[in-house]
Amino acid sequence: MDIASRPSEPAASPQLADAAPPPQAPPVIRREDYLPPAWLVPEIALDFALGLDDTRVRSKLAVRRNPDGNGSTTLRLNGDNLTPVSVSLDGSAVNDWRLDGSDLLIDLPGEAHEVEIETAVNPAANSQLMGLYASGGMLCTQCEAEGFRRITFFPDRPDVLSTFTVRMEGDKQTFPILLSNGNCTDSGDGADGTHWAEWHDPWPKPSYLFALVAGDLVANSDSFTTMSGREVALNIYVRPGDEARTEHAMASLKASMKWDEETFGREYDLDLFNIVAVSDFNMGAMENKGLNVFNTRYVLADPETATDADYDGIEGVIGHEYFHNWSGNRVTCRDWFQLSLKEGFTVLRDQLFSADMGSAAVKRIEDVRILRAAQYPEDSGPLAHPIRPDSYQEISNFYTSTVYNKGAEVIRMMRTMVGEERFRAGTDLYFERHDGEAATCENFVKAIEDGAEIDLEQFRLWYSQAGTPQVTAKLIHENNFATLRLTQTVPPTPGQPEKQPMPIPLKVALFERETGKHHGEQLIVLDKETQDFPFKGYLRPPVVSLNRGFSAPVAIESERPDEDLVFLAARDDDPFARYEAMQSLVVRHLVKAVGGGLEERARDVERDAVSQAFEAILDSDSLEDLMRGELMILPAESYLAEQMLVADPSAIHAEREALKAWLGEELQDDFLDLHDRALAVPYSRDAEARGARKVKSIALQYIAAGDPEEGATRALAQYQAADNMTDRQGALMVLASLDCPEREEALGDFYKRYQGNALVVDKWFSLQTSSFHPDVLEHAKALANHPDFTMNNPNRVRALYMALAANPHAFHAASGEGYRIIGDLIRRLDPVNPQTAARFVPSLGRWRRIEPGRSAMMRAELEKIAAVPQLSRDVLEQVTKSLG
Ligand code: B3K
Ligand code: ZN
Repeated sequence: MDIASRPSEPAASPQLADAAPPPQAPPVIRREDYLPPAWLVPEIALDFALGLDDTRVRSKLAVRRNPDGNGSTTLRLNGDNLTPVSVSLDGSAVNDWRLDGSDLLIDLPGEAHEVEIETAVNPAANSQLMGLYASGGMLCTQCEAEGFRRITFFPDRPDVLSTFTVRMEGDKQTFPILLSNGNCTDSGDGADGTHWAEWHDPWPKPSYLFALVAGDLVANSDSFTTMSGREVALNIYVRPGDEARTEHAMASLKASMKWDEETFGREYDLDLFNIVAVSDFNMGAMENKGLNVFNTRYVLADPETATDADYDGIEGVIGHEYFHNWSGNRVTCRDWFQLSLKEGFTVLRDQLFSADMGSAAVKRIEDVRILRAAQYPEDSGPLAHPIRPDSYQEISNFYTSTVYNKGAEVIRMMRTMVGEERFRAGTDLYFERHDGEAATCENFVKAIEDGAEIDLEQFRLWYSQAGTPQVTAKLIHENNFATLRLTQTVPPTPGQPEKQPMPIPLKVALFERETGKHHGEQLIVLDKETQDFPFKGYLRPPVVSLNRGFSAPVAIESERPDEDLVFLAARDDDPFARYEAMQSLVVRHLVKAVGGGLEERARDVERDAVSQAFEAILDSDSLEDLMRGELMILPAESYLAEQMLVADPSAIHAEREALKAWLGEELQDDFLDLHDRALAVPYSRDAEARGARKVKSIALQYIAAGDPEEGATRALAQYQAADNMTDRQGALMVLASLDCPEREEALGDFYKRYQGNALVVDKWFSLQTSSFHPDVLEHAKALANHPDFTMNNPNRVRALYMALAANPHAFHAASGEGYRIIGDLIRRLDPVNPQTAARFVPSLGRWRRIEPGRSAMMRAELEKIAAVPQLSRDVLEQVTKSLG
């Protein structure tokens, strides 16, 4: 009998709710179909006989019927690409198990049983980097979201929590270090040059948090004493030779542990915390319990090889993974639709941490820049989804900026509405109520509602509605009343044609023109379609500063005159609002210029306004350089494209470059002075020196835009004098876009200098494919044939191709060659690493928002991908939805 269609047979995981699909249509998994597991696995004992190309896994499961399940007698164990070598039940070999697709099913007569299964896997052949795989001679795992099923058969869903005991044995020379979750309970030597170790994790966890690492590694070791006095041993494991580059990661880890105690009252709960850095990794890092696995990119740093941005990235990701120990591990997700429960919350926690470690103002601007560059396009495109999606075909496709970054913004709004203290009462209640559980987003909202004492009924719409709300602001001035009239619309998104108004918390201040002062910031909450907010006591219309601190993730359209924006850019006391005024001024000008709506005279008037605002920023003594640098960055081309219904990428590029050149010429002396001043500041990691490095390379960009020869000379000099990667990369970035002999000289030198250092060679690749050089596509093609290029390393693939896909000048080349390069990459990468391949689809998926000529070519590329037989579920879902 067809097992899957038997009425008594529950889908043990929501992933399996649908019948076998036709080859080109992966089943749709729906949130509303969630069923609790029929069987629980309170304990699992794993025994690994390790080998790079042959690892044997014996898994012993103590299973017991779930009283909250549907009573099915069939145990469904998920598998992916696995063949069982043997299966036994309660100590005796059995043959009456069966496979349903990739899953293994066993009928169980009683309430509790012991199931033992042996599987064999080949880590060296695992190019997907999911499950157990080999990376540079070591073995490591990645199990989130559904990688554990590639190691052994198991109910691979986050609401099945088990206590793990792990034994592993392998060749002592190949695998001198043997690690898993929790604590090492025993170890010893075996026969024939082998050794073994046993690990036990006392905290029950879902299978996605399992980890194993075996290889030739050395540790930077330290310790941390927790607030209750627990001494925790800390180790950061890297390849021999890389130890010296782990100091910043270690400092970041200790700072994270302390910060989480102080800010959220969360204490670490094991005696050991291990981090391992691996060079082949699909994403940034993974929060496995007690054994975080990291992309080397987020561990290794020294001034010679890492930029200031790399240092910040390490601090943020180390914090993020550490914070997951509570928001993710101690309280995990019921199902993958709840991903934002752990990811949105943990992103907010890492944002707050980084803000506390450095400049809060700059960090907030960076957060918003990321949201606008990555999430806004998601929200306005064919792949738009709410932060708690309703359905998916491949869960890996939902590790998105929407779930992560918008998820963080949604939780931040709750915090803004109730204030820090009440928010903390809410999160305390959440952790207390759900510790040890697999929870839902609803559980989180309810805990904040109860703990912080706020009604979040309408606010829940932020979890279910996709799309970036558009808020229109109008100031009406009568007698001595200034009335702010706000209107919101939430645009339709795929599957959600109608939307309801949501509560939008907006921080606002009204400046008097005469004094340049305001009477204090207020929080208003727009929760209807249109609402008037009156402010008394303004004889003249005030200058409105709205959405201060980016209190809500919305797009604001207002009719404020340019002079108001110049006013705010020069003197708003909210740093984000100041940045925003500057951005709005430039965006407004460029959108008009791109649309051809500007006569020459009007263009000059507008450019003067921009220049005036720039001058105020360059001259201001009260600004720190880190902030000055932020204010000098022009809005990204992708963000400009977002402002238009249908965008012409060449026109956007040309106008943005023209403005840069104009500012470079107009304010040349200021930029030269700034560059000279910054060059004189010696290297250190303090805020002043980091600020100097930031404005140094930005000033250089404007100098080169206004006078390419002067730019090339200065850039080469900066490159050659550099004693750190920030300056060197900043100079090389400028040179990479120029058509001049200095370019070849510096690029050649850079490669020779850092050949063999994978992370720096990645920079060398991406500097060239993110450049504005006229031959950028030729360069990209040549780099694809470079001996250092490989499809098997996601960092290298991203360095070459993600940089290109994110570079509108290259990607949107009028010939369509950029689209062909990315389309071809997706087709070739899919059989190797589908998860990484699928990440490239959204760039082509934007075709509806691009002018017709290019749009047709983008669509054609998607169709070519869709025609490939046996596409992965990952790519197929993204391509089908993008073609829509
Ligand atoms: N939780 C992991 C992400 C896993 C992605 C799997 N495709 C890293 C993080 O967000 O911390
Ligand atoms: Zn995370």
